[in-house]
Amino acid sequence: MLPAMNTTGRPTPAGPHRRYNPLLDEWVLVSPHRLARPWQGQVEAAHPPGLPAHDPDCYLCPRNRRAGGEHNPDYRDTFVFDNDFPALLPPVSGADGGPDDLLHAEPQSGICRVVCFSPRHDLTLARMDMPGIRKVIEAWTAEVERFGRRGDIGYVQVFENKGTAMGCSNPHPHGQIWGSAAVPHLPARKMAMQRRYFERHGRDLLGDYLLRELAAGERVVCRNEAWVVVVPFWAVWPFETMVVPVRAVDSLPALTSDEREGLADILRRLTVRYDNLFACSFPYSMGWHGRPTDGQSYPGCRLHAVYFPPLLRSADVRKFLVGYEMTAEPQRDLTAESAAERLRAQSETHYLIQLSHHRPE
Ligand code: H2U
Repeated sequence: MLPAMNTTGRPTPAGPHRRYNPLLDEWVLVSPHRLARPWQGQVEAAHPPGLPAHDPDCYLCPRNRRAGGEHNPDYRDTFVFDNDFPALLPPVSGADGGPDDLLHAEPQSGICRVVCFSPRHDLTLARMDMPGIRKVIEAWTAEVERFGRRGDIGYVQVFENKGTAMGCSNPHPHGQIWGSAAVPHLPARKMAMQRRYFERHGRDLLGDYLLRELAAGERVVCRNEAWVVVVPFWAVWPFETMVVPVRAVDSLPALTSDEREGLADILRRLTVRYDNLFACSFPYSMGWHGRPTDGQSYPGCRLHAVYFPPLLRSADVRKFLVGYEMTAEPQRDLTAESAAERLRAQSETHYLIQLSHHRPE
């Protein structure tokens, strides 16, 4: 087999090889020859039955009572509220353990919010219209701005956990926002790596990476004037993607109105492709990484979103990060290039809409 050329002009080995993630300073083992192995392991539950537009038992639907006792308003687009079971709490004064090289703990305070994307229980971002998705982007942005103004929140993590395969507790379309006093270690490492690259090269890491991906094209899934979706060269999850702005912008609030509109377009197109891939409501965890809100300078930081979907070969067979991956380093079979090719080949019309057009009268 001839080695494939990657964007560096250097060959990417055709057999087992490791790829470096310059954002996280981590490696992934790629074993393309292994995809043909048999699977007798776990199959995910069958697709959930059709959902009602309003579920009287859902704690996120309009007008319903939440687990904490409060009633949701009769909201019409997005609805954001304080998580009734927050993982982070406002600061309490108390003794900080002091330095200890072995048993080291420090306080972490913060605030957790829940964002309902739509009053419709049966929708997902992939099936929402552009104005609806735009409202979600505006809600994310407003929350990041609001957290940033407080002064006691150093970092805001916007994320969505979708599907039972990812441990999501409710099918009602929603995401979460956790603001914490200290910057969590994954975004902190990304900031450090981007700073290091900027200090060495005088340009931002993701901007340079984007130029390489656009020149090569083989890992680009879709794009518009303001955004590019790629399966990163170093992707760990089978159909992992990264959504990167074309302009060097460091946070959601720094996006222009046109860029937010472009983002609604690109998120719709990406999530529709995901659903179409295995004709299912595609599970994933996604999140935004942007400049921390701690007032420090973060040279070379470029905003981006990451999507980590667990599905591997069908709607029922998922990838587990176990064994070698828990003890040595992550490993994947499907190459990033093949994953991008398969996502590129998908229609941008949702399969449920295609089905409804083909249904006999
Ligand atoms: P997940 O599905 O990603 O777990 O998000 C749902 C969140 O909603 C979860 O963090 C919160 C849970 O604490 N929640 C409320 O705040 N109120 C409720 O009535 C139930 C769930």
